[in-house]
Amino acid sequence: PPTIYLKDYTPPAWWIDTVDLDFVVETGATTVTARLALRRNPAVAAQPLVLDGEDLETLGVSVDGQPATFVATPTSLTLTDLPDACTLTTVVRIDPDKNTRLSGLYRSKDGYFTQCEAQGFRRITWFLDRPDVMSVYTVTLHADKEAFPVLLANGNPVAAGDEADGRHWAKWADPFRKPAYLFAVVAGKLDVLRDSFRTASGREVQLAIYVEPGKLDQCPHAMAALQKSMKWDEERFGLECDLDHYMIVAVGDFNMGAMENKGLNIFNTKYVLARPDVATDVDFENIDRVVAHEYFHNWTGNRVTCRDWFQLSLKEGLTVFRDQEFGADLHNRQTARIREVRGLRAAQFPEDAGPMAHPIRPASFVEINNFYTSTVYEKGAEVIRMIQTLIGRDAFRAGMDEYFRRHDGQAVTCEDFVAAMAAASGFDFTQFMRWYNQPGTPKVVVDGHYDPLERSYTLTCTQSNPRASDDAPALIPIRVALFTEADELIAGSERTLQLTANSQSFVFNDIGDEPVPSLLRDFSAPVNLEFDYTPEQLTLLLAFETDPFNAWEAGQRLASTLILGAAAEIAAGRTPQWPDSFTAACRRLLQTQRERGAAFVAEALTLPGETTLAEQLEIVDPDALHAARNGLRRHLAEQLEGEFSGLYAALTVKEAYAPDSEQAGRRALRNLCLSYLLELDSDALRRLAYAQFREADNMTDQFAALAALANINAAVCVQREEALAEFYDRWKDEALVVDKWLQVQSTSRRPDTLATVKALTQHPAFDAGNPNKIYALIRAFGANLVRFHAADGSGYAFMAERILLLHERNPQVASRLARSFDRWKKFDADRQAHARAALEKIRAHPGLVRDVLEVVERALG
Ligand code: HT7
Ligand code: ZN
Repeated sequence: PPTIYLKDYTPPAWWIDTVDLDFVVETGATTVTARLALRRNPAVAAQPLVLDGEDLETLGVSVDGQPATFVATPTSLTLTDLPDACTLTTVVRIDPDKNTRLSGLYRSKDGYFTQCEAQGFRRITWFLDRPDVMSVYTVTLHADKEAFPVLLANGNPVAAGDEADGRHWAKWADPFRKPAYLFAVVAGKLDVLRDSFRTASGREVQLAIYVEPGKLDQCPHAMAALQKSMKWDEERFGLECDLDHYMIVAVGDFNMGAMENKGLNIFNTKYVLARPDVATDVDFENIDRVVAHEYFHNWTGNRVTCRDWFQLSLKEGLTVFRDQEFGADLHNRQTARIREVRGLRAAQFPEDAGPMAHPIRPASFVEINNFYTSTVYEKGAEVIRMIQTLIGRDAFRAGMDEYFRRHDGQAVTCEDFVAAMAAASGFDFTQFMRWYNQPGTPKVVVDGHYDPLERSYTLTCTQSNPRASDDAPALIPIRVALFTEADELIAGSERTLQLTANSQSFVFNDIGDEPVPSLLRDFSAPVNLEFDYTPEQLTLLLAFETDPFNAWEAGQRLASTLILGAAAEIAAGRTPQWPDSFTAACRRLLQTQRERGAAFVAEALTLPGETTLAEQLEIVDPDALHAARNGLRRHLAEQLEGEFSGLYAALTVKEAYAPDSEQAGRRALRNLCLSYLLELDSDALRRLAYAQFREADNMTDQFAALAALANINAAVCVQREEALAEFYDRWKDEALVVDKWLQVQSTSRRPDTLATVKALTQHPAFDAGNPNKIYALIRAFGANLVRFHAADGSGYAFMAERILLLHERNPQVASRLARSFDRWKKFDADRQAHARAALEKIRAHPGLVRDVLEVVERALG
């Protein structure tokens, strides 16, 4: 398949000013008539009109009402000798009932839905399916009235009526110009929750959330999240909703999380539906974030969109940054930042070190769907955050204002965004642009030197990035503060260093004694920072650093060193020893949970994940790493059993359930105590977990107990078996809860996990066409480091088999499964041989879809 390059971008030869679409939805086929008002782009040399299409059956093509001559291939429709302006009418037949890719128009249980980003609109009609072609749309839908009473499209309802044979129609008009990827229609049988929002300038926006019949009681949280997002964007960025109608439609079959179609968002049910008994605290918070994310796209993505798909991070990095800030304001800023970095290290750092590494603005791709990545989204958000750190919050806000002043209604590039920031702040971003163009996580090695005679302290920072194409330095903002050995922050020592050279020294004057530096506070840049800390210094920072992120970071450094050391001991056949100082530091954390906050303490006592730890090793022995991490957990459980039991009892939430950060923090710490206690695996503790499972009045506590039991590795554990069986029995009709049931088994530590996963693929709970089920059972197994990377290669063979079963049915989801192999070269020779065999088997498969081929070729590369 061809590679597409950013450097080859050329503007479109034609504009499409207006689009009038007519959908006749019938069982077995939908007929789409499109009337496009075409105009040559005078800025480009005259060229034929070449429209994109995929899986379309063409029934007619006419120009200005006359049948036209055209040349069609399966993916293009070419018309030559057109007048400079004309109306092109095409009629196509599509078959959404057979569209298993979930791109374009497709069938799900309750009706027909669309997904057009990135290139799904071409699966609906012939079009210039590129984001720099923006048009005004009107849409008419016709369908059976009883089966599909709800007919929706972007914009405002214009007219509706009945037709013969029990059918009806509805017409919608969207006043805003938009690229085709933001187009959406829905025809379904759905319930609706309605509300409204009054904007700062006094306009009333009608809000509606459409869901599967019977699920209205799971919508209020999403509605409240939408209203809070609208208010927050007015207050923080002065951005008001421009629409009269803002609709969210939830669908159970969806490849990703949600989609920001103009005025008609389509969401995975996972990010809409919530009720305390079926959704966890984390689910509630994710809904807040995703609802906000899609709403924020209305300005960052829709009003100002991307010139081409290489600029994806222009809208995604910026919008993730905005939803992170919203989440931090709504919940708990400290733990939000910790979780962001934990996620970045678990997913983006490995991506940036592996075969799919790419800059936040890739220079080329084979399949754009493969580039909706943690790098474009999460690292992209870190890059935006660095801009704010460098110029300050007020200048950042002025830069946003300038961006909209310059580019409202346009399709633009990342340079345009940064230029607006530069204009508003006067900051020179020339060197900073490297973040957009280079892959890899920079390493920054810091050395501290204290000169008692000069009373000065010098930090020397040296950066490197072996994944970059050259040795030129990046501009890295490093927030620092200095602490005395007596645990006090040295007044005036808080600074943001700008590392601009490969190696650079920064001097702090008037420092009385050798200080302890706290580096990269609040994670001010997405880098790996090394400093030769002593355990005592880290223990001090964990206890006294006033920046909660870096306090947490100190604990993670301590734990990583211990676990990696223990893994080496275990691999060499020795028993690891654990220092008392770490246990004492953990005890102090538990004792100070009131002052430091339960949510923070829960984060601080969560050991770094195996995937994150693995990145710090040349060659990973997953069994030794797993044994080491669990060994430390067990050691802490043994040493701190009294504290864990005491807090478990003390932290019971007595008020009625609310998914607020205070209660959620207490539940998180209490459930962490339970999970540590279960490392001791006594019958009494099994009964304690089972009792929590049975008695919980909310999913957070019920699921935490189930997860702790699911890890128990005993041939017989009645409580485990019963909890799993009861959970399924109780929740089998709640699809999202069934996903949890699948995932808790696919992520279990138990050695028989692969056998369980295989058996579950045959269970009625599994649906091999539903992305949520595939992610919960198969992809989650691929992230289970110790079980997926089993020494006999069984995990790899299983994954290869599932990818080949899925690739034609749903290329995007199959390709996401293929990413499980990304880090195969970090394992020993035997494992590598098994992984290579699995990858080669996939690559050799006749007719392999290009989505998977790109990932597998890069992995084998
Ligand atoms: N902008 C949305 C991306 C998206 C998507 C992309 C490819 C295939 C399916 C998809 N569904 C949604 C999501 C977002 O970032 O808001
Ligand atoms: Zn987005």
